[in-house]
Amino acid sequence: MSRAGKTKFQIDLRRHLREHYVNENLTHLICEIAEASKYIIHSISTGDLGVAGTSNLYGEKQLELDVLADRILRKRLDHSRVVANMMSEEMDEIIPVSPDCDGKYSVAFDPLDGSSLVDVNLAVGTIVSIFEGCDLLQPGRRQVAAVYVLYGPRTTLVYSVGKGVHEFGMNMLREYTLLQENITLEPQGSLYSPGGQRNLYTPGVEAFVTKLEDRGVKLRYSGGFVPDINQILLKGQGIFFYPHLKKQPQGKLRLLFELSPMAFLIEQAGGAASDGRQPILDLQPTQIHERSPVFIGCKKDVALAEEYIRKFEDGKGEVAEKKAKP
Ligand code: AFP
Repeated sequence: MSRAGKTKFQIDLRRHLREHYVNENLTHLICEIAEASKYIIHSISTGDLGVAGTSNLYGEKQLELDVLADRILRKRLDHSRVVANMMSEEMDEIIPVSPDCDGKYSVAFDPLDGSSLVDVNLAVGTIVSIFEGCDLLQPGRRQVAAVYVLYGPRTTLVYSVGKGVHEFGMNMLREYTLLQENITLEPQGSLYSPGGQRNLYTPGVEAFVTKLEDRGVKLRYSGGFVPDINQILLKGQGIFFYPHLKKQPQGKLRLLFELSPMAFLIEQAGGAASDGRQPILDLQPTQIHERSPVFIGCKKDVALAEEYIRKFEDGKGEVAEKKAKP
């Protein structure tokens, strides 16, 4: 399919997927996620910021927007005809959609990550992880696609199907058109995004952060995983981490809904994502709501974190063996 006469800003999402020979069902699925985002934007700009009076499996109070965004995405996926199973961070269990797996996909999503930031008008996002077939409890390396939508000053969508990472912007007609293709990260960065309380950092992580600061690396942290990762991707450098903490050996972020999809995208951009000892994408989830520590971004910075953890924590048991906890 020729691009003659088309500027990249006229290459819409569906055309880009077709140009990358993405199969019809996966193309349809990713476009349905893009469609759902248009309704989520509307709910963010007009919706009730109140508390829904319910809480999710983690015991976190659900905001009206969490529930609304979840409902919008679930409905879209339910009617897409290409989904076998789906799982939302806001729900307690896997939702079966279709009994047959052939040609279908299973989807794990965080419908509105960082939703508590909406009422202070900070950027939030939707994160989606896509596997072929019916099984969601697979290592992230088996994903066939990952997508996020960032609801910021501009609404952008980033996806990969394993053939590079590509960014789209929403135009006035609410269509996603190509902004840039094949985004890549430098080997080492000059910004860091440190999650978790510093006084709870273990010796290896503390030494790692001190090393970064000695190098003059700048702190950039919004409290939203999607904007913080997006910043690293679009600046082409940096590292985000939400580490194992003294009282929280699994850290905070969820493996299935947040870490696997973002690790897929960052590795596709030439970066790395680790739990401090091994690649996030090689972790075998033992249950849906599993959390994991994460160091994600420029390859050399992630390797440095792993080195300090090995050096300062090996054998001291402070990086507790991963026990699956919700
Ligand atoms: P919420 O979705 O509960 O707002 O949490 C957002 C998040 O999971 C992720 O988006 C951030 O990186 C991380 O939590 C921020 O955690 P802290 O508030 O502890 O910094």
